[in-house]
Amino acid sequence: MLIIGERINSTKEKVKAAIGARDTAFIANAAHSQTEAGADYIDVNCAVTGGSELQDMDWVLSVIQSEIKDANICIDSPSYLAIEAALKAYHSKGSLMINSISGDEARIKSILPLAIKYDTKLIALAMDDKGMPHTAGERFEVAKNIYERVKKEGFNVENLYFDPLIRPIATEPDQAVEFLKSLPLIKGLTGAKTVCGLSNVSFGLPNRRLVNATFLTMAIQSGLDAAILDPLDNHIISSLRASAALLGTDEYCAGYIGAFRAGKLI
Ligand code: THG
Repeated sequence: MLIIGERINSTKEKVKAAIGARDTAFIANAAHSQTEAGADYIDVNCAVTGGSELQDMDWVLSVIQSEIKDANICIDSPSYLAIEAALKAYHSKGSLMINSISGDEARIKSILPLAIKYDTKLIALAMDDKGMPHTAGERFEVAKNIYERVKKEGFNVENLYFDPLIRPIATEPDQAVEFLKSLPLIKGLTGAKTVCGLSNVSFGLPNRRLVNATFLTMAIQSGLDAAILDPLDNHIISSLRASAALLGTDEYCAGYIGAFRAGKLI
């Protein structure tokens, strides 16, 4: 299970302010603490700082790279130019992930060549010009079209992560189930993997962390390969460690026991 740490996201007020003020210590600490907590990738989103996203991206990447040797970065941006800026600013030996393309042809045309040129992993949202799908079958159809499209261009589909997009169960009670059902369908596309941001599922409900953590357990059981989450949230990490131990993917429960010893289990 790949953990993508979500904390460096400019939609969070404190992060937005820290980027605006060029607060090196804040960003370095956010990167360091997430890595320490087990993040495999650090998601970087600078889209809503009010400043120049390109310059912000460049600065955040330089801070992370001086803090962590060979940090793996997940570049999270709606802007092709910001993604390109991040790819150019990255000079470490770690791995890169682009977040994201969708079925939108203009976006595929601009971003896919970058993913191929820089040999990155690539997140593809299971949505297109017609909007966000509702059923598992619709999610699969959109994913399949993207899969064929990027494969035809020569992209290595082993590096493709589909995000079936979770919607809030508070307003659409069938959406967690439709999401979960879509995971094995999408993984039927040879080589393709799955990822998601968890927190949307609990939007509008009390005690969101409980719902997020329970949903993560169910998604792991259904085959989720990666998740964008807060690795400093012990509820989430506890679910993740217990799930891996129960599914036999954590040899001798070493990860679970290690997390317990480190005081990270609730
Ligand atoms: N899929 C993909 N990428 C994504 C998402 C997704 N990137 C962005 C987002 N969703 C995942 N990242 C975050 C980052 C921070 C928070 C939530 C998701 C967060 N949220 C607070 C909360 O939920 O309480 C509110 C914000 C705040 O603290 O101000 O922290 O789904 N591919």
